Amino acid sequence: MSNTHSRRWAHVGALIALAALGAACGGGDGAKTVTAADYSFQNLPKEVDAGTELKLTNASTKEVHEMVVFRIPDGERRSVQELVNLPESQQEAIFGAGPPAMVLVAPPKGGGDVIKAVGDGKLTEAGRYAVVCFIPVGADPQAYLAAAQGPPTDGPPQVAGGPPHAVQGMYGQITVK
Ligand SMILES: [Cu+2]
Repeated sequence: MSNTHSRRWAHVGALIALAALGAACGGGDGAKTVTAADYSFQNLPKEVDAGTELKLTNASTKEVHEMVVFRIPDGERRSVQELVNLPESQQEAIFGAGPPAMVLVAPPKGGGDVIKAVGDGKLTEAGRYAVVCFIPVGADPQAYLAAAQGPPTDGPPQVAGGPPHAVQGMYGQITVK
């Protein structure tokens, strides 16, 4: 998967200037629902207890969105925004070192159920996590969902489209305690 991510992150690093983090505190216990929009994560909790279930809902009627969650290595102090702006060779250590901790894929509103492509929706290891959507702008939702549900491959689904949604600001951070 590392090569695929490198190529995508090269775009991100080259193009992201500023991005609004859709971060907000959730309240109460139980599952936290994150809303995917064009192109941001909304209601992303800043901090959750280990084992809290994270759910994804898609507010868009046209774009499929995903929540790819990587644990940021201990000792890494830079912000997610800084990390996505790193040169490709340095991003590899963060985003290419292993599989994501979690991937949820949400079809456009009314287009079906969320797919748990990686993990069970719970982050169990304490630490800081980057939350990123890599889906290309304008990708065909059906093509992407078919690829995401297909046999395991060496990386994320490859479908046609523009730059990843992360370039439009679709990324954020969650801390698990
Ligand atoms: Cu997206």
